[in-house]
Amino acid sequence: HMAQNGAVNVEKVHPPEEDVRSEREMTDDVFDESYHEKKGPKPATVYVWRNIILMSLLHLYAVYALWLIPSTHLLTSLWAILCFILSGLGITAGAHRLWSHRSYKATLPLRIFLAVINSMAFQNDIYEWARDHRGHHKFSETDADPHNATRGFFFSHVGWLLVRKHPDVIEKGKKLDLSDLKADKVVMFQRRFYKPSVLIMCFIVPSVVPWYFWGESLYNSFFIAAILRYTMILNATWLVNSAAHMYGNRPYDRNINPRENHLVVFGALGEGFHNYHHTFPFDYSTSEFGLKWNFTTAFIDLMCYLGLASDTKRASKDIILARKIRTGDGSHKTG
Ligand code: ST9
Ligand code: ZN
Ligand code: ZN
Repeated sequence: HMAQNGAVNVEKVHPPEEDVRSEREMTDDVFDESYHEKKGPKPATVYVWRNIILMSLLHLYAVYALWLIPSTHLLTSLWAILCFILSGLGITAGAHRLWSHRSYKATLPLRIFLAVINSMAFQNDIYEWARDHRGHHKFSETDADPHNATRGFFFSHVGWLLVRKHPDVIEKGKKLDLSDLKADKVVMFQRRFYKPSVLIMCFIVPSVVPWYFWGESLYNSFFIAAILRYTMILNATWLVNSAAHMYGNRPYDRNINPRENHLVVFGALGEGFHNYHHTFPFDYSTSEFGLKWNFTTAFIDLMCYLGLASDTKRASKDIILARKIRTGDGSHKTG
């Protein structure tokens, strides 16, 4: 966004030419070069002990749950995997690609389904998740990024959920355009009934199904399909914020930290092509390679085929190639 004379336009950092979303759609996930961190000492870190204790207990119980697996019904483990995939899609296809980035459109029945499985993932309600996530892209790796990866692996992984937010996260976050989320009745309904929806979808349903249908003990199914599965989906998601901001190539933009991390791609249902994703946040596939290793893209394509989704946005091959040549690290062959 350099003007003719080389001055940076700070009025409005509008989406680059590459963005295929129209002006009317949300574009507040585009990196804002006009924001600068405040000078002077950083505010002190304030621990939230309640979160530290609960997160520690959750992880201890998840380790304990591993010991129960050999003595449970095989179907219970398969059910836990299904719950992992469903709650994962509630994050990737729902909170992330639909609600944070508006990279495709979804009909009411699909939005309801995505909101229900989003509650199964228990990662804050969709509104809060998408607000924090737009801030993460717009102010990436600064004080206003909720999980600023320059504060280290642990902070961007889980530490940010255990301390008070940096004041700039809230100050800049309040200025984000969230009008599309406020106008979405499904998002606001899920926000209003978030606690009961989590109780039902994240804990009760995963525990009761194995008990009712194949006589598993409630104790076992609670530990495996609720506690262990929830802990795994949290860590799979958090690895995008930690590992995929530290380890991997940068074929699209060598000037930013997010990277292409193939281990994360696998665990996170296609969400580890993170250098690509920060470069082209509007792309519904979060990857140059479409369906390849991308379970979430396959799911969205299936929804389009069923008539439940439409308007999938993609970056064109030409634009991707031009961008690789201009700012890539050379790890992809371009010539
Ligand atoms: C969880 C979320 O795990 C994980 C998100 C990961 C994102 C990943 C992204 C990667 C890409 C996608 C890949 C997906 C891959 C998936 C793979 C699946 C297979 N803007 O929050 P408070 C306001 S959650 C504007 O209390 P504190 C707020 O509205 C896990 N405003 O801040 C409020 O105002 P008011 C479970 C903001 O006190 C006020 O500020 N959940 C913003 O600093 C205070 O808000 C937890 O563990 C903003 N950005 O506390 C709960 N933020 O009073 C964790 C805040 O007017 N959260 N505001 O309403 C908490 O306990 C607290 O938020 C805190 C901070 C302690 C962390
Ligand atoms: Zn994103
Ligand atoms: Zn990121």
